[in-house]
Amino acid sequence: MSQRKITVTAALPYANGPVHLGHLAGAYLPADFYVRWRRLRGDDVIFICGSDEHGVPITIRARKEGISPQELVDRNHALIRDTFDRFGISFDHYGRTSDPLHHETASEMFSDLLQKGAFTEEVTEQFYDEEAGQFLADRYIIGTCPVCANPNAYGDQCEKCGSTLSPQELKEPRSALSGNPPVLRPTKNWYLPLDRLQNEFLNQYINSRDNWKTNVLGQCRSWLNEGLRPRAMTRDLDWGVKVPVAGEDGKVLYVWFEAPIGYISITRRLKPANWQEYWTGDAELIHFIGKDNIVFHCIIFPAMLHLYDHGFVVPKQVPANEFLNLEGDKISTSRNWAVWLHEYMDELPGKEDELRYVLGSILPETKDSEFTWKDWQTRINSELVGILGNFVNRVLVLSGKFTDKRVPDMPGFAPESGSPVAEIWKETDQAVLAAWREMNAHIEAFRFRDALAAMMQIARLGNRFLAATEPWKMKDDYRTRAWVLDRGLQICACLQLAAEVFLPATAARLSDQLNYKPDAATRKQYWKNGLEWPLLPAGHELGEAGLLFRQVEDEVVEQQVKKLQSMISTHSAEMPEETAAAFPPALKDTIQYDDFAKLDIRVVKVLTAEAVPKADKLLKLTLDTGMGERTVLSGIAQHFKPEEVAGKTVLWLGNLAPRKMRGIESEGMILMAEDAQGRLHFVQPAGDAEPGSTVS
Ligand code: B3M
Ligand code: ZN
Repeated sequence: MSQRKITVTAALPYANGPVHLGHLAGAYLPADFYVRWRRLRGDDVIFICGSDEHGVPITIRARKEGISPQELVDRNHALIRDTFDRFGISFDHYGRTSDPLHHETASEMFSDLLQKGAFTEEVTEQFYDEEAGQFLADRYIIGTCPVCANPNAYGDQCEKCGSTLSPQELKEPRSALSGNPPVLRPTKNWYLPLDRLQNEFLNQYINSRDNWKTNVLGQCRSWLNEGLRPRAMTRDLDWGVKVPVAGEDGKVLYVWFEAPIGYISITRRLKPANWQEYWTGDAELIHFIGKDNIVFHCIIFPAMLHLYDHGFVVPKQVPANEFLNLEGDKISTSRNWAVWLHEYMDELPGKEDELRYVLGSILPETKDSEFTWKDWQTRINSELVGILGNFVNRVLVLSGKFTDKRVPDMPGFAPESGSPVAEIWKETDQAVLAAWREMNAHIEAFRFRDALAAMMQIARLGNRFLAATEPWKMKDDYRTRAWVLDRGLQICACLQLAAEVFLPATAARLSDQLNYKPDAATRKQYWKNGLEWPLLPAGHELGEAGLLFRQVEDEVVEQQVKKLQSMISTHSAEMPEETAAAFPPALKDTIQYDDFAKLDIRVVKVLTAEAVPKADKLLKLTLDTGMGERTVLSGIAQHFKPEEVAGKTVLWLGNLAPRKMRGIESEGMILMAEDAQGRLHFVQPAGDAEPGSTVS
């Protein structure tokens, strides 16, 4: 009989922007721990992910940047894929929903369901922009909030008072595309009858999930208690998977209908010959997601698979996490209150495992948790450096000194039973084996924080063992000293095995330092049946000792906190906004002339403009200010090529406090005008004003 297949998925990230630490802590990091562990146990597991490239946020973002949705998703797909790769998230395949194979898979499933009569058809009145010639998604309708009178509320939500709205509730609605008042037009869409499916399938399905996490079950039950309603599975939109029905142009599949099918289409890409085996029979399906995706994975997708009725398995586990907060506040991409993973890796190269460890230790598994840079530093310095790194280094350095860089070979030797050394080892031995078993059990139950703590506990036990036996003081008793170091080395090897789940780069370094390369059968044995000493055979030659981790200095923390605080107030062109701004925006609060008089705005000429390496939004400009040259970093790289900027006479805010980005000091800022489409325009004096001319 062939081995049971395991399909592990992590939520498909929206390709409307890069990923941040909240995404990692929500889904990708725990999923990666879990998958690495199952691989080590010899399971036949695949790890599936990819970019979610459809949906309204993507069209809005693309419009704002003045590029096509395809250009936007191409750029973000490459960035997200490469970032995950550099961070060591070990997907077996990272696909994308713009893949024709995905379109085909999603269309097939929709057509099949349609043919079975699984959908209901409904005609409803939706807002339509006659000038733009298209129906308007809720986000594309702007009007006055019925609750707080904010003139720029969206059709689904007022960002000022937080009310959830429907477009019909807005007063004086207008289209974000043309600015015109939209008209209501009838349109047909297909609905998934979740109300019917609740009784037919979902109540029973959810109620039998007794080993699901309480946060997940809680959310599912509250959806069911409220009573499910039919939900539209198609939209009047032109970006997405076309509705496969003749004569129904201008309609696409609802992004939450087709995106989960992405898990299937990406499996097809990975395993063209036998992908079905990972989705049918006794296959296990496990979805790692954040809490905002629970209803889609636990209710809608299982309902779809149930109706589809092609023998597909439904999710066995959905170990969803809660949210990660950042420095005392919610992570917000529109306010740029986030730590972006690609920036972390550019700025802190070689510290991937440090981030894996810290995030792994604070995963929001049962409730929201918080990342702070100070805590990041503390955990690195006191745990990774102070406990794990310190233990391994001490054992290896002492072995270099006292055991000829080898695992001692002393057949038959053991310290006298009942002696302090023998007793201390007895306790340590039991505690290490117990910690290993617990670590294993925690991973199996999706408790990765506890599992990581158990790994650190093994290093702590090793340290205590050394401190209690003090082998460096055993001058005359060189055999007992060697025996103690042998035990220390075995614990190091055990840490190497554990690090393969959580800290892949560290595991590789440990493997080199110990010269320990266990084969697949050995690993499988230890992970399935428990450890068995010795891991390193007598006489085994060790590698070179080295530092596993380095102390993080206070300046690094200060820099990161400062950056976070400065980014939040930076030029709007540098901020990823996922919503179309209302246009024109309302006037800001009134200021006095004195406030204005503080601004020193000058005419300058751009002498040179160049791209800034690894900063896809920034151009570095040198300016002739009439009083010498100045350097400015401007967040306009996605709007202009360097050669379009050089030579321009523009306006410059000269007395803005300098700010360092990417190691370059930016002196002041160039003024730009932003239009309804989010395009930028230079603000230029008419005629030929000299550089240095003042503006007031
Ligand atoms: N793209 C939403 C999100 O990133 C969505 C997940 C799709 S999983 C099929 O939160
Ligand atoms: Zn409001």
